[in-house]
Amino acid sequence: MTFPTNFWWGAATSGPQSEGRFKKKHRNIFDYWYDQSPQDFHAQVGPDVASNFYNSYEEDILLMKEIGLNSVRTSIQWSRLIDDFETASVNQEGVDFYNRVIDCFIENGIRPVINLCHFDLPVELLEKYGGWESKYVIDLYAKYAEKCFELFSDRVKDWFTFNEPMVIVDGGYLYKFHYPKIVDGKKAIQVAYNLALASAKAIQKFNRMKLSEKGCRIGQILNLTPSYGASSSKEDQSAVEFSELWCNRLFLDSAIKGEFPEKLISVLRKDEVLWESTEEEAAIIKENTIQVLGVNFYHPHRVKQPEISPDSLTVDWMPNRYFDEYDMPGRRMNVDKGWEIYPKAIYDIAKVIKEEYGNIDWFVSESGMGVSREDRYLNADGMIEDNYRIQFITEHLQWLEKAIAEGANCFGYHLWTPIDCWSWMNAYRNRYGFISNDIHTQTKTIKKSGYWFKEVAATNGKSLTDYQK
Ligand code: BGP
Repeated sequence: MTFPTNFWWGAATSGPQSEGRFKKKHRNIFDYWYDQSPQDFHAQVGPDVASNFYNSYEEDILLMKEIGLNSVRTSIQWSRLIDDFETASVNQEGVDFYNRVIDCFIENGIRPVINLCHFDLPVELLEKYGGWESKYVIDLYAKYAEKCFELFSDRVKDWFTFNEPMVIVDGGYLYKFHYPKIVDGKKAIQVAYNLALASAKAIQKFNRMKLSEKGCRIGQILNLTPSYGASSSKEDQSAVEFSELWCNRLFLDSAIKGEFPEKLISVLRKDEVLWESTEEEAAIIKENTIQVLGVNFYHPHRVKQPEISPDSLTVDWMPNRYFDEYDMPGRRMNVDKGWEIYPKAIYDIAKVIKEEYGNIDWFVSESGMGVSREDRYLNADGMIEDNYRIQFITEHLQWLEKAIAEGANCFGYHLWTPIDCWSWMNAYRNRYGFISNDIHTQTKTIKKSGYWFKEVAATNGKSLTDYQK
């Protein structure tokens, strides 16, 4: 297998999931939620320590270097960097920390890729202004983004405005798996729009600072879940169409084309739930599109026609009035996380990006397999033999390589995650890393997949062919 030169062989984490809450003045929504209801989190483990990256970033980055990663994504926590949200004045300890982390990555030959928001809204902005429902919060976010560019763009060249904005919508405003755990379709739609606008306003700041001339680029990271219908019937295919519009194209179109899909707008208008927007905002979204796309791909979305026709519904608006989940018989599952494994979808995503989104430069910004009780796979030397992860990555890279050979502009593959990290409600139940973490002692040990990936990176993917033999 051949991959382009300078391919990113790396991994991704986030500030709130790795750093721990050490020396943070403000709380993000997860810090707050855990303080209120620790019982909501697996084994009552919260984000207080996470994987201790705040204290052990030097050792952790050395381990990442040891497994051959040439690029790593993490995120800046708004609630750590900023002292006063209205003025975006900084917390100096936060600035010092991120400076040290960025420098340490670079000194170790690892390209730091920085995301500005990984679900971790400062809780004060939710309490005072209603969080992402508020357009004022969008402007505060843009100020924070500008501050990050000022502080770090001399060394950070790859910027992302949001990780998985759709998860903020789904988790916080529809299906109650993230704070503020509201169920309200109309609010969810406004939040989706506001996040698209917030991303464009951050990019506007980036553009005004002319950072492209300094070799920087900016994008968004989207979780794409290609939709496949239970059958080719008209009804199932119309479920596919809406699932695509809502789950994938809402953010793809706004980020890349600078406008929302017409068909989606007409459905939301017919249902009387369309967002509130202005012409001035439309111009900002149109003029400040992304230059690079991150694709988080974990699982496909299998759908079928909804049991009840959308027209007969009187309940509040939910997107799944237009599709039902389809539990396809015989599908291959990662039972621990409950997600289907379907590597070919990465090829299908590449095709859509190439044919319908101008073949924009993109990379796989997250891919991975969360497995519980990985100590089941410890060998006599104390190393986790995660052959399933090696198999999983290999299959995804095979499809990716085929897509690249056919012209996809994909420039990298990042596993979720370098070192086992804290995960929202699941805490440390499912492990994703190349490197394990004993959360009681914070002892970090490279897994078999870490050594294996080192070889993949060193040979720019050629060793994958041997592995298959
Ligand atoms: C993505 C998030 C990550 C990470 C990952 C694994 O949606 O961007 O933050 O959490 O999923 O999922 P989980 O942690 O729920 O197992």
